[in-house]
Amino acid sequence: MRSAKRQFVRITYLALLIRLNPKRAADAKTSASGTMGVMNDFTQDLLAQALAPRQVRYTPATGSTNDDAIAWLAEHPPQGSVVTSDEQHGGRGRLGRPWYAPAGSGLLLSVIAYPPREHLTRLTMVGALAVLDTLESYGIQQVGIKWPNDVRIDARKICGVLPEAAWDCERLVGAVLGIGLNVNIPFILTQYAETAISISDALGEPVDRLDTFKRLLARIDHWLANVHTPEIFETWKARLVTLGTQVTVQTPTGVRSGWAEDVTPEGGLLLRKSDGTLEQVIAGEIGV
Ligand code: BT5
Repeated sequence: MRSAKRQFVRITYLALLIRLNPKRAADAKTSASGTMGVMNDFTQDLLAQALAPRQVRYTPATGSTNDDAIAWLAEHPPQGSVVTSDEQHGGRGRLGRPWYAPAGSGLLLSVIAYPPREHLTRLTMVGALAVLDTLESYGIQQVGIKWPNDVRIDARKICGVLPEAAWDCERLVGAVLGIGLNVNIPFILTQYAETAISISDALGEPVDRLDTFKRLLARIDHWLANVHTPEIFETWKARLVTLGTQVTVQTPTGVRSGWAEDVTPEGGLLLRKSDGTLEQVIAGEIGV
């Protein structure tokens, strides 16, 4: 969770670091909008109508929907309002890592949320569980959550969740729940061919993006309404594939290794180290 004081969060982020060569990038784009089919050409009017009464802001391309949503927080839009775009030039993951999504082939969204301050970190759970529910509504199986924020089918990542908060001094202005969901992305020619998956891969056919969008937003609404309950934590914990395994975690303060023994109600990972002590890791990346 990022924060900034006195001003809304704005993260400077340089070019996408996707190691595709230009020809492959062009091929992938053609494939995304051609063979696989852009199942819905989104427009502001289409989305406003389809998602009413929810407030929605759509642009064909943007830097990052999270940046746009954070800027929108200044106007205090209702919880559940959503920013979406077909393409991001600066779509990012945690620690400034890139998020790959050829135009019109995935869902890129940032939902406005006002969770209680003490449950801010549970936005990760909201995002992961909403995606998991959405996938299971299509009958997809073998869906699990790799701590803290990856939803996976088998060992392949299908979405990324990036919650960010905006602060005015000590006051929490609001938060945005950024989600990138692979709907119809052909990964075959990309560096993610072995590690990523789309809903269309899991189902064997292209998927209607608007339908996926509606299902996902409904589940986000549900979990946001339940963010204060024990249920969200218990459900998230039950779906973690990380617990009960030996892990190495890259944290902002160094590498930690241990047995992933438990998680805390606010999402921290409890590692049993070789000396028998228990250590809590709040943020980090588990190596494969
Ligand atoms: C995440 O970060 O997984 C959070 C990604 C959030 C993206 C959404 S899109 C809408 C909103 N606006 C934004 O600007 N961001 C949010 P992280 O755990 O750091 O994972 C990033 C890593 O996932 C990258 O370094 C790649 O290795 C991998 N990756 C990138 N694109 C991928 C994709 N489409 N599918 C699977 N893996 C991907």
